[in-house]
Amino acid sequence: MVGSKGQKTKITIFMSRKQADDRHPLVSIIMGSKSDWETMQHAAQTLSQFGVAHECRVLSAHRTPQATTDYISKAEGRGVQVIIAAAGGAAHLAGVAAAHTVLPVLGVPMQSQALQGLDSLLSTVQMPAGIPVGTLAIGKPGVINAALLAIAILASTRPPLRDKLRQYRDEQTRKILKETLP
Ligand code: RP5
Repeated sequence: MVGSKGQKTKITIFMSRKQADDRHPLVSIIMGSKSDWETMQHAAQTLSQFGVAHECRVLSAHRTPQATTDYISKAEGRGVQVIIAAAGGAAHLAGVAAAHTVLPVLGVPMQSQALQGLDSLLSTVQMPAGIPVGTLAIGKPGVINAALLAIAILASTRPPLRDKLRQYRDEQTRKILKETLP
């Protein structure tokens, strides 16, 4: 930038973490097929509920291998801090993602038609030692928990987010304690 007297001035902009967080997605949600979205939308909804910026993409380990590699390799540089990867069947998307980043990768096995998600679960969870994938439950419960776990990871350095997580738990406690049986 040129200053009022014509000299060149270097401007450094300091952003608070909140301002920085508002600018870019902190969580990336990827899934092997658009057919996974009906289930995966619950991750996006949960993150929105907590005000966590996120982005969602369809990327396949076997149908778009190069695009998947490129996207994951650049995620950390773009400010993404957690990746949620969902796939069904021979579900290697989370493992492939973990191979290309040191960001935490949370894998969600999608319910498959042939084996109801048992194939997806075993494909996602059985990573050999060295490249971890934190694997959640099959289907919607795992999807929601993946989002909550991503939030918990982010909350370790964001006290307001931690407060929201506590409120979320408190609401569940209140709900259960109010239950009555016939
Ligand atoms: C996986 O195959 C996807 O993650 C999806 O769960 C499953 C079926 O994909 P489509 O045949 O519906 O595209 O790669």
